Amino acid sequence: MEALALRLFEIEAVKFGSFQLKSGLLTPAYFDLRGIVSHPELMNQVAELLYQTAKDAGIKYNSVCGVPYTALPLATVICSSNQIPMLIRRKEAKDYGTKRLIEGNIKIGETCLIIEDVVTSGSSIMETAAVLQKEGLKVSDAIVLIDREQGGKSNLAACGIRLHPVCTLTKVLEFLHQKEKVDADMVIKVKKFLEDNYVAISAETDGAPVKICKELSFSSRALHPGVHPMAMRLFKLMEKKRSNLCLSADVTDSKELLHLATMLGPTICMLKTHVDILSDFTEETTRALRALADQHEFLLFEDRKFADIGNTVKHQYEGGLYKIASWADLVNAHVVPGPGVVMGLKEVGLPLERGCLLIAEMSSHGSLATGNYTTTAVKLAEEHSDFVFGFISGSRVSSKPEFLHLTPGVQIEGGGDTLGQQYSTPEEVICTKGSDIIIVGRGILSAPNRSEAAELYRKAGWEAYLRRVGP
Ligand code: 5BU
Repeated sequence: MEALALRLFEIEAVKFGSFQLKSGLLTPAYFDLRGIVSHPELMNQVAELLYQTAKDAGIKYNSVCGVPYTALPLATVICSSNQIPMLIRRKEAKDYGTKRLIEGNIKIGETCLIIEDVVTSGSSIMETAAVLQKEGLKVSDAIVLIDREQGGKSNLAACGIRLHPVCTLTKVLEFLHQKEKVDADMVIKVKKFLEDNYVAISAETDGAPVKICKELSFSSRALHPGVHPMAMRLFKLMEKKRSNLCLSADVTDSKELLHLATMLGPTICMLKTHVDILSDFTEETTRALRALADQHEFLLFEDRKFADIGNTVKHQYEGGLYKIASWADLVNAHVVPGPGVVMGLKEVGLPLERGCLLIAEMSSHGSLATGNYTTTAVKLAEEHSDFVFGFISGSRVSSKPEFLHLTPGVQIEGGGDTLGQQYSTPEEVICTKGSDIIIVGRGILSAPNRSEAAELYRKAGWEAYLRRVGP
């Protein structure tokens, strides 16, 4: 197995660093075994290890099925070399209902062994098992090359499937560390990631194991240890108002701003301002806005994007024309100046019990806030979690449940504007990318009926959240 770990590392089927998963989550360890089809000697080696693991465990089975797609060729090699009948699971959603879901000879009551390359939560194996079981086959065991140790084994056990890993992520990591391919910092980082990302799934009714809940609700995140008081308030008011909609009130007239706050206050969890675009700003505007926020229970977010040295942002936050700290519950900051910007803002905001979001990603085309920049923003947030309680980002950049993710660049139709803005739909933002709050400006402001549009976005955002957390 050790030689195999080295070989997988060489062909970059195993990588350590910072990688974004489909869900938007950043992971320090990444496995992609799709490419092993280009290395026949490796295919044979992996297939032999999988077969041997099943033999050593004394499993009795009549056929083998690989979880599509990476494990399909592996199952083929196992079956061909050992004269075992194979079953193929079709994955194409369009074929459901019209075509067979399983190709091959199905004999009801026989046992099928599942083969997989990498297991995280176990959900892919569960899906394949459910399809096989529906066809009348028994599934009691699954063999996997690498178990990422994120809950897959116990989740599958809860569905009556024993998981037999050839190797674990920790073993691969430790071995590559011994061989000086991975440094000590990375070992700590990966272990921490595994601790923080244990995915809980449970078995369901009517025979088919399905995913129930791998997401914490806003109410449970409100109670999470270490949650910032502002985040706690926001989690609670979102549940109470059934809204994860932040209105980006980008208007230039104070009267219009206050009218929006009055009319849409009950629908939103937060109102975002650019106070410096008001052509008629007076302190009366922010005083009235504060009163409306308290009355309708939404938070006020000044999208000031501070980006200077600590001493300067302190003055910009506290003083000047706008006295932002005196009325805005939260502000945001770029991390380009380094920790000083947060330290400066914190000196003003902390005594006033305010909060801050860090800009980890931007919605605009060609944004430089990616990769290491994003990772550094997350680290900075963790170091200043007494003041910073979340991120502006397009996806979930931190797996810590106490942090909130807010995403701008949202419209139901998707698309973009002529100046580089890129839009995602509420469903993409909340369900696929794992963010928490949609920030909507022109999607509401340019609509013929702003109240109706706001309600449409509230519903879209909230229903996407409900789908994400499950029943
Ligand atoms: P829109 O009308 O929904 O495109 O407005 C988006 C708002 O969010 C607008 O006020 C921007 O300044 C703000 N924004 C953004 O669009 N993208 C970002 O990455 C950040 C803020 Br940070």
